[in-house]
Amino acid sequence: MAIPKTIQAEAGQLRQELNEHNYRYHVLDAPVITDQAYDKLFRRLQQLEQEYPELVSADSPTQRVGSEPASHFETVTHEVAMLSLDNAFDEEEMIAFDRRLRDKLDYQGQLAYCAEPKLDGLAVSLLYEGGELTRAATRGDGRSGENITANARTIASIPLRLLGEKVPDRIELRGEVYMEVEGFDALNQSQRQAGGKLFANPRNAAAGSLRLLDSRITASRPLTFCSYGIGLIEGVDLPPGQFQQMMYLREIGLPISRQIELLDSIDGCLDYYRRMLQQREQLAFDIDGVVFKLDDSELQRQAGFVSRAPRWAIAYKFPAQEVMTTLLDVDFQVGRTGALTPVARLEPVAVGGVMVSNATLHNMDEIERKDIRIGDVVIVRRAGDVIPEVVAPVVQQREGELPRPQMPERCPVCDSEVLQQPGQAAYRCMGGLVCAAQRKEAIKHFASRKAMDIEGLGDKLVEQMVEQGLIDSVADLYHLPQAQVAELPRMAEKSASNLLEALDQSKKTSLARFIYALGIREVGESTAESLAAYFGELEPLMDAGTETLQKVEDVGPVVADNIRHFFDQEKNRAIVEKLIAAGIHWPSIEVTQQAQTLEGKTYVISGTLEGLSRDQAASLLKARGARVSGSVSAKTSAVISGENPGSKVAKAEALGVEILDQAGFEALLGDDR
Ligand code: 9MJ
Repeated sequence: MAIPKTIQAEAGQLRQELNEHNYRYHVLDAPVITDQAYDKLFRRLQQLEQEYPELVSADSPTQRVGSEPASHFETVTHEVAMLSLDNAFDEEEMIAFDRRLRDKLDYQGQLAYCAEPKLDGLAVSLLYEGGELTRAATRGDGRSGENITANARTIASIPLRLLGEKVPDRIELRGEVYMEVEGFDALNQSQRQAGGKLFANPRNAAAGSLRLLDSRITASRPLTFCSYGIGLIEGVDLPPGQFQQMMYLREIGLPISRQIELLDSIDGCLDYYRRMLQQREQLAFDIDGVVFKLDDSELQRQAGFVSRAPRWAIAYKFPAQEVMTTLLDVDFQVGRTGALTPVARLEPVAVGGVMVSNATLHNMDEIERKDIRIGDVVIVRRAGDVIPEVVAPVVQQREGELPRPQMPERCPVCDSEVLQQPGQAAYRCMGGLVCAAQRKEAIKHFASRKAMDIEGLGDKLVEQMVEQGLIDSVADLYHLPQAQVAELPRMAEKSASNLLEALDQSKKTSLARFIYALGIREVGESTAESLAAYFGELEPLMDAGTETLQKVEDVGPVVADNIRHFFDQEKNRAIVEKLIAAGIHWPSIEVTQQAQTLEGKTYVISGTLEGLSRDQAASLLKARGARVSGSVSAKTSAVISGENPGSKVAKAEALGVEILDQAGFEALLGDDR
């Protein structure tokens, strides 16, 4: 069937527009249309191509969905060998690198370098012929790699066709395929849900995804590409410097690093390194250092190569965020609420620039899922300020049968029973305040900055005071004998009197801080604030029933039970009274108790409301005295219906129960929100 001219023209136009929007999105970081508008153009092209299959071309933006699985990857010989990079690990090595280059080139002045972050992914080469992507290959051993064209075509940031006036006849370029951290987390989340294998880090996830024989799966993986070099070019004269060459790549539609900079000297390089080290945690992707390339192409040529690496480039590595070490043992730490957390005792190792000998193992489920054994070589990760964690065991290095960590039956601190509560992952020590660990944690929490903010009362000091029997609970804090405090290790007259002064100062606080400081399970800062705002005073909170408590924003049945349970304990009431008697006080506040405008009414919520979770919507109703139910009956006052409501709305219709949309719901709440 002949394709009408107008259809051909429309398809051509759509393809060009879509390619330009891709370019604006992936390369320029400056999209000019919304995702929805893009999808609309995309679907129109898909529709035309479906009606007229002859319209489909290899460079059509619709052709990124992957194809039938291959049986193996063909081997590809790179036209120009793909190099590796020498490494530097400190400033001295960087300065030596620059000096060697200047000596070799017999160069007097300062050398200029092109700098970019070193992406932690997989090196690939892309071949474009006549502007069209014709081949993609992994680096392999540098001489030859695997033909991964079908997979590369599914990566949205790899253009299928180059753009603009200066497209070369042939170009073979190099770059990195990697995965951003957000995409990696989402991938692992869906792998976890599907019971699939988890990837240890974004690099492994990128490598695994790029080397799949089924490119349809690759298409579903959040891979990204960034160019960093040119292997071969025909039909265009390149500008004479690395930085300008990268700008040229961007001009013809290829993504390059957003952090690329041209620096005028080695000092500029050292400064760039420090800046990137600072920014590292804010970037959307993992980097393991920065790469510096001598900018001048002619000087690059003169400098030449040593074995497989250019003399004119270097990777200045960051301290590793992931290292391997041996898991010596697993201990269990008891938290404020009695929860036992497994902690890895490690052969000390430097990670991210500091020595680490302990790391979290999260919980028993995580240990089991990752199959971590005592004695394993494990990967430990420490990123930024986050607590170091054990990522995975290196199973290949396991020799023989190694023991699995076991949850102890009795608390390692107080020997009370350890139980797993039904429906909860955590195991808890049942000792309560008998348990010194729980007492210590409760006091640390009470003293912490966001609670009573007692300056100078650090974790170590709390531990000493509990161990020496100086304090049993937070109530004892305000009756500390100065002389005994002064006798504690590393304390003296002055520091003891400072501490007592700080304790005195802390007595002037706010009701919200005080409620938070009590350490009621699942009552965080924001819930404490809501409770303070609702009750205004301590006594009504202490005596409130669970129904009343649930009228407070963010308080559901579980938290209400926790609060009720806390104040039902005589011990806790005595502690609170003793604290108040010691002089803790706060300015009284105006209560934001809602007028009970919906007293006696019952509502059912169905579907999703804009800008509100279902729990939040329920809290708002309950705060006004209403009941919120899960099922519709003739007694239901109204059903609140959001987007995609379920069968409840149909049932309401059948029963003649009123149905409110989002606007109706908002009107019901009134404008005092
Ligand atoms: C990475 N991984 O980001 C090079 N690289 O240059 C950058 N790798 C490289 N350049 C020559 N930015 C060989 C490897």
